[in-house]
Amino acid sequence: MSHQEINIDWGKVDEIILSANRILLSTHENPDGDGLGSELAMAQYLIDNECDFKIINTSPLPHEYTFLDPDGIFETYNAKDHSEWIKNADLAIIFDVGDFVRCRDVFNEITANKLNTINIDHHPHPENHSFALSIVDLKAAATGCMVFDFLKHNYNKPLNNQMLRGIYTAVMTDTGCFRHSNTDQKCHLIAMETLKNGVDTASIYQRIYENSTKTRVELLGYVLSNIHYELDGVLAWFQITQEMLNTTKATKSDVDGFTDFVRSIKNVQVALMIFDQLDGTCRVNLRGKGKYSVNRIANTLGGGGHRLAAGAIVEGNIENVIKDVIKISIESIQTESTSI
Ligand SMILES: [Mn+2]
Repeated sequence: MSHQEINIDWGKVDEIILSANRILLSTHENPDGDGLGSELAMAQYLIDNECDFKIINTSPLPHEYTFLDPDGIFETYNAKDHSEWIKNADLAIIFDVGDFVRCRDVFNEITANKLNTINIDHHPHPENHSFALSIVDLKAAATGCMVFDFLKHNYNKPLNNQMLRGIYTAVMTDTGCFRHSNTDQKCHLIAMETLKNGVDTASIYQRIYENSTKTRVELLGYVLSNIHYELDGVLAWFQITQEMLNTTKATKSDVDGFTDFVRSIKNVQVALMIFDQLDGTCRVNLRGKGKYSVNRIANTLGGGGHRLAAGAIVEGNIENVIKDVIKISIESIQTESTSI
């Protein structure tokens, strides 16, 4: 499946980048392979053009992505090391963010210092936090596909290994390893170019997906033996309590991918995780198989996302959040089934 290319002026983006004196690259909190891979690929372009830049993220690099950083260029924000540097920057390029506030501390620094901003993303954006230049392609399988286009347009050399490792990681992770319905011809074209350049794609897969800690697998065991079903198994949901985390000594990033796993159950159309963050809020993570739009549910909860992958942060203790979220999800699925 291919999609109509939207008209993006990548030449104009390049002009803004090359005329900046100091550039900050960032992505959303709890970053994923798409945001991080996009940053790496763009960083390589900036290195090649001798730009003064830094990658500063609000969250640390997750352990399964440390292979993206052999040169130690990914930094985690702290005011002491970065405030002064950001003050003297004049451009921020933000990848894959969905909502600008998800850059948290980095968002605050960028807005306080009134940096010029470029947004490169494939999520729908709320209107409230605007960028100076927003480039959004809702049909792009990954933000990494857009960075690939940027490089194809502006980098007049073959893409180097680090660029391709970054972009391949972005595409592989955002398409569920080339399985989800967003996988298009461009994703495979990127895979071809990556393989042609001798990048070890199998090791990228292993570093990300076959690198589970024992504590993560133990936590998954709890989850799998405590799945709840609603609507005759169309909706499957599970909770992550702090007690489960304490018992297994798992961390919050260990839950990544759990909701996808629960979606893989036969007849399940919507999978849902409710994660007690112990700060008076719960993180809700939603995955759909195709029949229902899970971002409808996420939007009702004050979050957002794609049709088949979405999320929200909901205030309240976990018992109340579960009641509300399950009720809203059931209503949304029922409303959508009567309209299709
Ligand atoms: Mn993405």
